[in-house]
Amino acid sequence: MHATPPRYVAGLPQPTRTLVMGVLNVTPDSFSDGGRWFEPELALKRGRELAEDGADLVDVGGESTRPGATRPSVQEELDRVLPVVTALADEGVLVSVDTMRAQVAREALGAGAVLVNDVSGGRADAAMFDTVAAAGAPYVLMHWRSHSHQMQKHTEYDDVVADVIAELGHQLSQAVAAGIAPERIALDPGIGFAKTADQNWDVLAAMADLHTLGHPLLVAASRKRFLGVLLADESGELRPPAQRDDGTTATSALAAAAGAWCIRTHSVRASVDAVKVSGRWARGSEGR
Ligand code: PMM
Repeated sequence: MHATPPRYVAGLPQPTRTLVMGVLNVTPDSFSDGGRWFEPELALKRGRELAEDGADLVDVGGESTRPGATRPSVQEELDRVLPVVTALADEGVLVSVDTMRAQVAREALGAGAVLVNDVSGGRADAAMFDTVAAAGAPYVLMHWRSHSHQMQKHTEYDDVVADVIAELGHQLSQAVAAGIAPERIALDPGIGFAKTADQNWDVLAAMADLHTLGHPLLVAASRKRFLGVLLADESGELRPPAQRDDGTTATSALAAAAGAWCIRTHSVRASVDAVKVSGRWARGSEGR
């Protein structure tokens, strides 16, 4: 176990606390905010809001990864993402591109994105690692087993924590073999991806084990279904996504306390406060 978890990804600002990535889904169908920011003008306005709320990075995605989602064409994804990436980057916002496609990653980097956030960890597109390596870009490599329409059929593990670590480790070695600099790679256990609600909690409780991989960790729990399950009402009705923000804020504080490099959230302002509190708590009175 690392005494001090790695919290620096080369090519990105050196953080003094856990970073906060704001979610900007330019999609008609994401599970919690689908359709809200689908028009480029609305997406741009939302991106500015996230930055004003204190997001260190704005994560622009054009493909919904909600369970059961169907994929847009490459051209549709490019048309959704590029105008927003270009405009935000031009305004000085640090933009990451949330994509599983090498071509979208390449064009978004060309348009000013500073980070590729690949929920497939290089498994959806054989050209992704080479593309990221050639661009010299920072890269988030997430644990992933299959596309969204069937990911909940892939929740069998011998031991979810050990298996996630082994599968992340395998993709990590492939990424490095393809030429991505190790210091540019952050890892993500993929909360909600091919995992039951309980398995997500197992993974979150094992941040120290995940740190044995030796890379900064990104945690993206925001509004996800496992929070809806935890916070269900007495009749068992899940808490709806839009009412999961307080639970999300708790995950941000706890992830920061467990050494996360970055958390990804829809509710930026609250999570920035949460990671600040968490960081200050850890430092104590600072010797006074
Ligand atoms: N989850 C979603 C989208 N992008 N990126 C990373 N790195 N990790 C995640 O867990 C992740 C992601 C799906 O959630 P959304 O529909 O709220 O964006």
